[in-house]
Amino acid sequence: MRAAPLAALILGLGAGLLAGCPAPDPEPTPTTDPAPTTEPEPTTEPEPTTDPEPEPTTEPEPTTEPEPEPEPTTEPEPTTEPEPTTEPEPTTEPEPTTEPEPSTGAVTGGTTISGRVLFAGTRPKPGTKNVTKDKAACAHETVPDESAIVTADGGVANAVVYLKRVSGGRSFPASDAPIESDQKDCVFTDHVLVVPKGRVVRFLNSDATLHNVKAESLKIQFNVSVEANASADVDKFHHAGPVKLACAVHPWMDSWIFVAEHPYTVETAADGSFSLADVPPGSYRIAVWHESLGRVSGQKITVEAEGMADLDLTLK
Ligand SMILES: [Cu+2]
Repeated sequence: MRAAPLAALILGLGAGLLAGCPAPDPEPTPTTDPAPTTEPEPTTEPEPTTDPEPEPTTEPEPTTEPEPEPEPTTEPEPTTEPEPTTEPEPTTEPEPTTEPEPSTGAVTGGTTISGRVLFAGTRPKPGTKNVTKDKAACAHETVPDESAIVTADGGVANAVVYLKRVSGGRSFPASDAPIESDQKDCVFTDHVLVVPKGRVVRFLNSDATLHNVKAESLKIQFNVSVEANASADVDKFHHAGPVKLACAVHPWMDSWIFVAEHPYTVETAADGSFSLADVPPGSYRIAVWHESLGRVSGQKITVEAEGMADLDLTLK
């Protein structure tokens, strides 16, 4: 481990970063699992062999790393939700499967990467969606449109920031407890929810009316009813990346689950801020997913031991 107390942050403006218009993104389409050409390690088990101290800054950058990025171009915009039964789905599920699992155990000399996700374009106007049925149970005439929430100074809520190349570091704590997510007043209370890969999600219904949760992504499909004031467990989250959820009963209801390969995956706060703690020294690419405002497909970052790294990420 390294004693150098300073933290250095080197931003590389690599070819993949700031993928302004996502369409020309040179990433291979993830419809087939990208074969990790440079990282042959299996993704489904913790790597006990991986020393929590990965390669220092001399680590070569894989030039052909398959992109696990979600393809923003194919995702339907949820601002005006079409019929729930025919809802378009993100047709290309991102697969952050090229990342080796972080090993278990403590991180020595870890660094915290923090910053904000920003939107450089015109700030979207806060919108609402009409409640068109079950108004008594739903308790409102309209619900907020959460598909593009940007603060006055450009901070982006409901984005997910994650590292794409992780060697060592923390792993998710072992747990079989379901992660709960509620439907209340005819809104998914978690508009974006990060779920560790493999965990069960318990969909609650706090309303006095029937709800439903369905997903129709490439890798994850399910359709469950959630009775009034009851819950339903779903064990389908075994593929990393975003999954759009909808309620087949109420067409305005939608939300996202982002299935995370490792704990270096966080949702932004309401002001767009994020913090990734205990990142082992090394070189990474940091990515941002947002359902409608753009992506950061992989901005290079090198962190050294025991420090802080500040980094703002701008969606394009
Ligand atoms: Cu519903």
